Amino acid sequence: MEAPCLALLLFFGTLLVLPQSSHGATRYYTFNVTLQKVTRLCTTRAIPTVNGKFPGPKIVTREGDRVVVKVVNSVKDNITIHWHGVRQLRTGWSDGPAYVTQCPIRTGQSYVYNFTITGQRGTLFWHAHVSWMRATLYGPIIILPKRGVPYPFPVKPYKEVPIIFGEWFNADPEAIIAQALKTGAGPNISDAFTINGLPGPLYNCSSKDTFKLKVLPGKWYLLRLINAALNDELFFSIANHTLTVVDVDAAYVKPFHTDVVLITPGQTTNVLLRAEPDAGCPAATHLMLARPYGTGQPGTFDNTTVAAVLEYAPPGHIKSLPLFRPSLPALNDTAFAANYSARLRSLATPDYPANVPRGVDRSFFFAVGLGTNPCPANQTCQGPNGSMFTASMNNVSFDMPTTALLQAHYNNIAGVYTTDFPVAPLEPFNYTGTPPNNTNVSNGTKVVVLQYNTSVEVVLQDTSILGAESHPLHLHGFDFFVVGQGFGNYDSSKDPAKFNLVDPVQRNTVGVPAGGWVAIRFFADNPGVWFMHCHLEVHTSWGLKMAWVVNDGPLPEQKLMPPPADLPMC
Ligand SMILES: *[C@@H]1O[C@H](CO)[C@@H](O)[C@H](O)[C@H]1NC(C)=O
Ligand SMILES: *[C@@H]1O[C@H](CO)[C@@H](O)[C@H](O)[C@H]1NC(C)=O
Ligand SMILES: *[C@@H]1O[C@H](CO)[C@@H](O)[C@H](O)[C@H]1NC(C)=O
Ligand SMILES: *[C@@H]1O[C@H](CO)[C@@H](O)[C@H](O)[C@H]1NC(C)=O
Ligand SMILES: *[C@@H]1O[C@H](CO)[C@@H](O)[C@H](O)[C@H]1NC(C)=O
Ligand SMILES: *[C@@H]1O[C@H](CO)[C@@H](O)[C@H](O)[C@H]1NC(C)=O
Ligand SMILES: *[C@@H]1O[C@H](CO)[C@@H](O)[C@H](O)[C@H]1NC(C)=O
Ligand SMILES: *[C@@H]1O[C@H](CO)[C@@H](O)[C@H](O)[C@H]1NC(C)=O
Ligand SMILES: *[C@@H]1O[C@H](CO)[C@@H](O)[C@H](O)[C@H]1NC(C)=O
Ligand SMILES: *[C@@H]1O[C@H](CO)[C@@H](O)[C@H](O)[C@H]1NC(C)=O
Ligand SMILES: *[C@@H]1O[C@H](CO)[C@@H](O)[C@H](O)[C@H]1NC(C)=O
Ligand SMILES: *[C@@H]1O[C@H](CO)[C@@H](O)[C@H](O)[C@H]1NC(C)=O
Ligand SMILES: [Cu+2]
Repeated sequence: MEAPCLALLLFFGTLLVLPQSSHGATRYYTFNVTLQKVTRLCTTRAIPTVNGKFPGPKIVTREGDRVVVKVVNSVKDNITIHWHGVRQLRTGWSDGPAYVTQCPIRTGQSYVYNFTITGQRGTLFWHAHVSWMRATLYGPIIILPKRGVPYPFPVKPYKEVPIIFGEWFNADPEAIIAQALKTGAGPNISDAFTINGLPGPLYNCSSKDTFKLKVLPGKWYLLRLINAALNDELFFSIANHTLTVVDVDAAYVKPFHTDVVLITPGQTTNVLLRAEPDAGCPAATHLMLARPYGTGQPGTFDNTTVAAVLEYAPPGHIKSLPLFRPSLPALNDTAFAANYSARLRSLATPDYPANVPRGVDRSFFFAVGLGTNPCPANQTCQGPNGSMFTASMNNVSFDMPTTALLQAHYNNIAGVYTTDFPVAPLEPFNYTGTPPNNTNVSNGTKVVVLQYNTSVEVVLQDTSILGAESHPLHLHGFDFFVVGQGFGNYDSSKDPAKFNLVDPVQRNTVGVPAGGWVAIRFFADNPGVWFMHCHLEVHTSWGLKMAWVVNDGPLPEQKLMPPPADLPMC
């Protein structure tokens, strides 16, 4: 029983190759966006891909490197690419959200994104940032530590493996969101979740499309988890294996053990996995499963389960092996979500300090949730009570401009946005109690203007309008610290006393608890225009988004760079 495992270990033991580069290198990539025929669940679609790959190519870089990506648009749709979580210090022109930092790259055009990776290490990802194009246009960004700097982990990983979650639609996602915005109904849900592009054996007509991770007994693996799904937070677990969380959103955390990881769209999580010295020998097959943490009404989200396989067996023996399945929390296990989030802490060591704003210059209270728009005259709508679904922050549903906000800001173009985004709801109510009778929202292209280096606190408060729901809020251009969270209405007289200003987790996307609130802080030390939005794409489409305008500071290195010559025009 022992012998085959030992043989395997010796055979694979020499295959470790980690990417190498010098510090401060420039990494060049070309992303040609083209259609590629892909078949999943017995359905063939010509999907937009980068360089024909699905999921898209990995960007492998080191902290301190420059990344230069020439994106060529060879499809009929407008394209932009966002480097999700990359700080883009002074390079807002390379951030990517359409009509926020740039106009789209049109068919036949190209644009060069050019930025450095500063003070970040771990996993991020890139994805399209216009309409629902990111459904198929996404891929990992691997950020290795500076050359010669080790990971601060208790063990050295033998191998590193990206695990990227996605969502597969048998229909064209662009047609799905267009239809929903027209009828006012919730959009059709996806047909499967995927792991590295593959739905796995629990779906019909899919067992050949299964991601398999072959492991060697006793070795440590670093799994780089990325949730690139459009609309679903996910629980993830591997049968018979405990995971050690070491990094989220490209910032190290105090390691902790868990059987289940919760990851929202827009978040990344690095976990260490030890291939058991014995459990896998003799060969056994362990399923890795992911399925939603879903707080919406049943039927409004895909509640299926994606499976991949962790296998110790030599190839060819799989059918006869015992198969173990992990158990996952219930779809609506909000208590699990709260406990899991509370365990995340910054490493906060001298090498990796947590630079938490202790004082607050400007504080904001944003109520986030759904709402309704009346049905246009002479039309029938399929939203709540014949209305249209919408979503808002402080009751403002964001209208996308037709000129990019950053261009308007930089060139002082009037009339593109207004600077009156409310610092708190104009009509306060019991956010987690009985919703107001009138659930209609207002709209506008409203921003908040911040002076350079302002210390900002934002309390994000979920509302129960059309149901309390968890909203993964993503901030561009910054990492923030999650200093507090709770259920019910935030109480500004009691809750701040419980804030963690010592080692709060640092990240770029946080789940606003269903029926609760979360408090974040950051220094506005990056001049530009920075989008903040729900990373459930359906909510963003409905207007759950706003933008911060951060003015230049007085010093040269505190100013936004000039726009590149090839910046696309609207
Ligand atoms: C992009 O891909 C298309 C389709 O394969 C090809 O025709 C075109 O030449 C490519 N463009 C570049 C710049 O590589
Ligand atoms: C990227 O930006 C840097 C800094 O502005 C500049 O020196 C360099 O020429 C740019 N590279 C490309 C390929 O545009
Ligand atoms: C959405 O689902 C409905 C009901 O199954 C179907 O009739 C409609 O064609 C779908 N829409 C799209 C864009 O696929
Ligand atoms: C798979 O196919 C079977 C038989 O056609 C059907 O009964 C079942 O509902 C399908 N399951 C899923 C998840 O589509
Ligand atoms: C693996 O997990 C399964 C189900 O979670 C359990 O029944 C089984 O006993 C476990 N096996 C080992 C070796 O731990
Ligand atoms: C899963 O979703 C389907 C429809 O999409 C619904 O009929 C079913 O009740 C849901 N299951 C659970 C456990 O919510
Ligand atoms: C979770 O879902 C179950 C089954 O649908 C339901 O009985 C329970 O009330 C739900 N719990 C919460 C907190 O919504
Ligand atoms: C709605 O329909 C009525 C009757 O057909 C027509 O008189 C009216 O102009 C229409 N209104 C709009 C806004 O289209
Ligand atoms: C809000 O409503 C909830 C549910 O009805 C209630 O328990 C709570 O006391 C209310 N909170 C406030 C501040 O009124
Ligand atoms: C809201 O609607 C309920 C039920 O229709 C009604 O009893 C109540 O008076 C309304 N409240 C307000 C403030 O209009
Ligand atoms: C925004 O609100 C105005 C009325 O204030 C309305 O006419 C317009 O249709 C709304 N726009 C959107 C995109 O909802
Ligand atoms: C693509 O973007 C341009 C510039 O904003 C816009 O004029 C055009 O309508 C867009 N095309 C599509 C198909 O959305
Ligand atoms: Cu949301």
